[in-house]
Amino acid sequence: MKKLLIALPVINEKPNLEVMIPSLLLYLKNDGGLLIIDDNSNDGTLEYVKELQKKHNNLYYIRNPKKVGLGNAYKMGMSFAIENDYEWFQQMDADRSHRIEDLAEFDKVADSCDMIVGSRYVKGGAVVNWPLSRRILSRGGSFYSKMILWCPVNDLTGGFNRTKTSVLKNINYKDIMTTGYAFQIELKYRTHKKGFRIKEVPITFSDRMLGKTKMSKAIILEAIWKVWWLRFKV
Ligand SMILES: Nc1nc2c(ncn2[C@@H]2O[C@H](COP(=O)(O)OP(=O)(O)O)[C@@H](O)[C@H]2O)c(=O)[nH]1
Ligand SMILES: [Mg+2]
Repeated sequence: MKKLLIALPVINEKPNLEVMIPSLLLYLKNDGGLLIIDDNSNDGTLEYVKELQKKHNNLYYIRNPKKVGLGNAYKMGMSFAIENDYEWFQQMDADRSHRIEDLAEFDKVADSCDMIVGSRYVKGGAVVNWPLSRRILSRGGSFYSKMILWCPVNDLTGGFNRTKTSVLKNINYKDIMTTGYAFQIELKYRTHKKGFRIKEVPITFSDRMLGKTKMSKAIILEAIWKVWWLRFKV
């Protein structure tokens, strides 16, 4: 079994990928794989990744002919990790908001849990450069869902997480119904409900310097009302 698959969902993140992919390949050495799940970028991402693939046989690329959304992109990544026999599946934003050096925090606790949540809201965690509106939304959203779901995770909305593929199978990841931020909440809630061991490790999240956010009002609204749906249906 191979150790770790890191999956980066992207839409037009080429300038960020030019920094992230080489550093992630260094971090992984030959012990893991890196998968880019691209919803039809038109900024040269395809050509850039194809060129790098000539040199790195642990770099993989899935291209969707149209936007499938964040949750569906991650489900494709999860299926890939399971089919290719990886032990762990790592989610990470491709816009450099998640730091490669923080992956070491995940490595430290991997022997003692089934899911590792990169957390802005535990001791040692931090958010930098984010406008007040985004801070309130993120912190408030995590607190709101924690209260409604009684789920003992402080950073429920975060997207920097590592989960055992055996857990993904057990929680029937394909049945996850939500797609945006709520996808991150539902993944953690399902894992908690099944009694798996979740650990939060501190991370520093910083706002993107390049490119544009794909966040929308619809994604926020989904998270607000679907938390109730999760509470009673999952
Ligand atoms: N494949 C795919 N990637 C997405 C989608 N929406 C967001 N992403 C990626 O998910 C990551 C986080 O999205 P971002 O726009 O930075 O959201 P924010 O950090 O909440 O503002 C980035 O790497 C995006 O490129 C989507 O619909 N499909
Ligand atoms: Mg971002």
